[in-house]
Amino acid sequence: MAAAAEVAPAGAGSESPAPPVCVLVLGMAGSGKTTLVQRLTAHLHSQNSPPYVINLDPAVHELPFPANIDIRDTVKYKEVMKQYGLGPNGGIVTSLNLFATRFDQVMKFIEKRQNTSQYVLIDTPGQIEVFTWSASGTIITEALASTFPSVVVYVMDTSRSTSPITFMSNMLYACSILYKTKLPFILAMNKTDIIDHSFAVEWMQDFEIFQDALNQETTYVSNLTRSMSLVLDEFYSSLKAKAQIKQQKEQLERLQKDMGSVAMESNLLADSSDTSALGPSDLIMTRGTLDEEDEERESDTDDIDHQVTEESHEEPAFRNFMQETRMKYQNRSSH
Ligand SMILES: Nc1nc2c(ncn2[C@@H]2O[C@H](COP(=O)(O)OP(=O)(O)OP(=O)(O)O)[C@@H](O)[C@H]2O)c(=O)[nH]1
Ligand SMILES: [Mg+2]
Repeated sequence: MAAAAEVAPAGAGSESPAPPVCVLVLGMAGSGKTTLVQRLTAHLHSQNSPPYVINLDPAVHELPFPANIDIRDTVKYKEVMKQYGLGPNGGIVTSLNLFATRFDQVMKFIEKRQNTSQYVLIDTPGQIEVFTWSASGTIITEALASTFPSVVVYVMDTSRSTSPITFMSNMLYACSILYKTKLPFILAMNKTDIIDHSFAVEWMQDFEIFQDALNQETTYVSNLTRSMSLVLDEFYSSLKAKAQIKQQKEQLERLQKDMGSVAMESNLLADSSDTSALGPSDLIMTRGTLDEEDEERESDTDDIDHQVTEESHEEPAFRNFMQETRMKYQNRSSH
């Protein structure tokens, strides 16, 4: 399992709750996005900070977590394929496009829940390109990022990235998503129970070590990869620079105390009249009423909660990153 979060209970230590952080989970097919969302959900429940969970994968068979909003309730992916005469990828793109046309309703549901959920977790389709390169992916990402502090968690299947060339293509994808979304970016090295991720960290930190690994490759692609690795060096250093921001945490926290409570007020008020006027949607369905939902969530996550307790020693890096994102967002919106 990759990095996991440690969070404070919702609204702890603050009178006016901070806006929820939207965590957009992206990654190659089978990299472990859904499993990570499940574990984060379970962990947050165990911390008494239930997240708001959104599934944007219309083709998933079974979700291992209770989603508050599920694209499958709105768009029937197989029907879309039949009706438009599309294959699986075209079906996913069109389903997402149909869903994106009404994403304003999803935003209203998130806004309604912003006092109770510290995090909004968003699982995305396995065919990553249909989300990252389609209009709907952009609409959804921009809608979220313009209203809430948002981060991308890029899940990398470490066990499938042991070849320098595969690792490189995965990183190129990550890099292009960072440049496209321009959002704070976490690279989650997943499946570290299968293989230790230190080789990948070394490759990112030391150009020479990566070159040595590449020298073992004799394919013609290794020349291209060598050139590309120069480009990616800059991407890695920008990720490292983000890690260094942690050192400014104390100063930022002081700043948050001064400005944090004021920052979101305008945002919270902006649509409050809209939200209260919102009737039941015939398009976007949440699962049950809020009360039912809370009960359901508790029982649904009973099993997975047990798995998380063994990880209670996890380092708080993820939490710090989220706090920084929220603070930067608050500072930005207060100007
Ligand atoms: N060993 C190991 N297996 C994992 C881990 N995370 C996920 N898996 C397995 O990897 C497979 C794919 O996991 P998913 O969570 O469905 O991956 P995904 O990225 O959501 O897949 P798509 O939505 O199809 O792209 C499943 O068999 C999981 O059990 C992990 O941390 N360790
Ligand atoms: Mg999935």
